[in-house]
Amino acid sequence: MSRKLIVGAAQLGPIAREESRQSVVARLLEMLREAHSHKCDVVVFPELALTSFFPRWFMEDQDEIDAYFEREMPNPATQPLFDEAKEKGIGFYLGYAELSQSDGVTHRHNTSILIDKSGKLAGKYRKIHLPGHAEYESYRPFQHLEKRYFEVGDLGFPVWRTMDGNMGMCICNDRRWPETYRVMGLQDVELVLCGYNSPTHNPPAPQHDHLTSFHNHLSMQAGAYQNATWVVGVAKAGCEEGCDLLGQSSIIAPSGEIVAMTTTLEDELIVATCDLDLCKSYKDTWFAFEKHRRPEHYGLIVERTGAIPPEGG
Ligand code: CDV
Repeated sequence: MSRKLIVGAAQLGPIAREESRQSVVARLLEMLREAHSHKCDVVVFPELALTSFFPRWFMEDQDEIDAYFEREMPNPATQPLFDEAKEKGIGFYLGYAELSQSDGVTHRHNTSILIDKSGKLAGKYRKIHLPGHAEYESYRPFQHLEKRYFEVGDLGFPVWRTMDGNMGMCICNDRRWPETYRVMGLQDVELVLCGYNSPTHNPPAPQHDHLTSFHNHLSMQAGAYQNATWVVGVAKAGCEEGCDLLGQSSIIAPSGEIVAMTTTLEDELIVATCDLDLCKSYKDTWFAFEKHRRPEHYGLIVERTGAIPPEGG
């Protein structure tokens, strides 16, 4: 049986601070319909895809902050997306700010969900590598307050067996970390889905700004090749409320090659046929972990929570 999945990467252009959820969902629906015309099985939308990237603003009023969060998913604003995707038989990845309650405590996470082709929730991921800072920093032309508004994700990096493949998710800054891919690679991942909002200017290290695009692709291409997996990275792009965001959303093969990339900074869909069996030719040869990987010789016992030096070390 063919394990070729037609994947759409649905890049978003800027979302204005005042733009309503309904208006954004109408944009997502337009790309979903275009994806359907290309026979897509699954569509990937960006990180925090329902609002402007609000961590760029310092806010103290909790009601103002919470207005950017979703208390349930789907909700009345997003229901049309869920309904139409189900009706068309398309799975999707959606990033949003999640407000949840457990044992009477409120939690806020930068979250993504994977909905399968029948409209069922296949997986949920909460961002682990939260970049930025928690307090106002006056030297910055814009803030990056993810550490203020979100808790670190508590769901790990699981891999879900869904839509005929092994699927994993991560969000934006996660894609720069080798362990993101490796934890999923050790679970035999075949398709990693990632949405991002990446400013082209990084105030703490402007000397790296000219490498923004290179580092974006370097991380994802290396993650794909070294773990024998497809990677789909999808931007919110363009000049959003005065902040320039990187585009270059890409679909990357297990060879590390980019097979499709956006060319604008606007709403733009790219499509590629991802043969999940291509992963096997790398997983069975160069990266046959059981034959060649030797963690017991690395000089460290690496656990999910960090590195423990060997006894006497
Ligand atoms: N949304 C992000 O996680 N953005 C970071 C920025 C702060 C550099 C990124 O890694 O792209």
